[in-house]
Amino acid sequence: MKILQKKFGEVNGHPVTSTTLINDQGMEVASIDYGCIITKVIVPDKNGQKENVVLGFESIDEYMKHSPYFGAVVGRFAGRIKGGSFELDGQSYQLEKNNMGNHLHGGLKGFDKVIWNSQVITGENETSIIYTYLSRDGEEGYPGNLEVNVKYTLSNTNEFSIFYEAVSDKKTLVNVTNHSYFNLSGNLKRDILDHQLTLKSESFLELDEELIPTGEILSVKGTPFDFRESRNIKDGSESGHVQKILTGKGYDHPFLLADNHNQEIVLKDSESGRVLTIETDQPGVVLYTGTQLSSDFKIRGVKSRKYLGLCLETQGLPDSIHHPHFPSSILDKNEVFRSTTKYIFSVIT
Ligand code: G6D
Repeated sequence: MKILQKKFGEVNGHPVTSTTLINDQGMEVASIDYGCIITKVIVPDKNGQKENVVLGFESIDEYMKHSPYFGAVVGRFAGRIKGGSFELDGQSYQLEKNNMGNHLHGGLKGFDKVIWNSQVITGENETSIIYTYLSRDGEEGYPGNLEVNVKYTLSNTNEFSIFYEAVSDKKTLVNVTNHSYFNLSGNLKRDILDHQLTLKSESFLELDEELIPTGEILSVKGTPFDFRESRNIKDGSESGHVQKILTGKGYDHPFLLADNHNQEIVLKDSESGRVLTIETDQPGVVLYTGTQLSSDFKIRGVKSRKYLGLCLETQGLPDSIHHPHFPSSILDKNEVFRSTTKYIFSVIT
């Protein structure tokens, strides 16, 4: 196992460090202190060709100018909160309204846009970097001083895991995720429409025109949202389903996950042979197929475009504070939030 570190750039005069975790198989995961952004994940294809499988940039400026959360840890609350307002114990709170009059992904300066402290830990069979941040009481309108730890660990068996931990001195909301855009073709050779997805979910959330959950939980049966058996992303994107039209023919929906987390999410690219298996203890996952990616910038020389990458944002459910029948994202005072998501990379020959 190896760890490489170098200066990646500066944000408002503050240096930003890039850390690359490398295992004995040659898999690499690079991340930076700014937003805990994962900038590269290098894994082999079926012929052993090692290529990058996430959307990311080589400079801080590009992230600040163009990035729709590429690789970032998103929080305090991932997803949307209607009107950006909520009540806790009779106290009303107003968050930043940064998306169509609603709150999205922690606001104007969420976890993706702050500099985290970091420390590295090397081991014989795994190596880690731990990012820490103190989100002050009132930051983006949230109550409570929230201490957050995010631990990235790479093992010698090509398993990358993210462990999240948070504790607050006041009751607050916490729903954190990682917003990496995956593209298993390698170095963005193709888009993700021919990727095959298996998602062991029986139901998904109906969205309104502002992409806010209506509260209705819909069955996937007989719809383009049924990924219980492996299917191409393209199948769904050509569907006329009203919920697909709403999201520009792509996917941008939260799915409810079952309690059995064993190999519940599997993404495959037949041409490269790469397989990504995701296992999480979170109750939901948002499948977002990069439907809103604009084409006015390049990503390591490849013109950005719709469907160039897809996100599988394991998390609680968006707008859960307004839907008591959803799993709760309320964190009590001094209660410890803990969650783990594993990304296991392999190949099919
Ligand atoms: C759009 O609706 C989508 C979100 O789900 C996504 O996270 C964001 O773009 C990057 O707002």
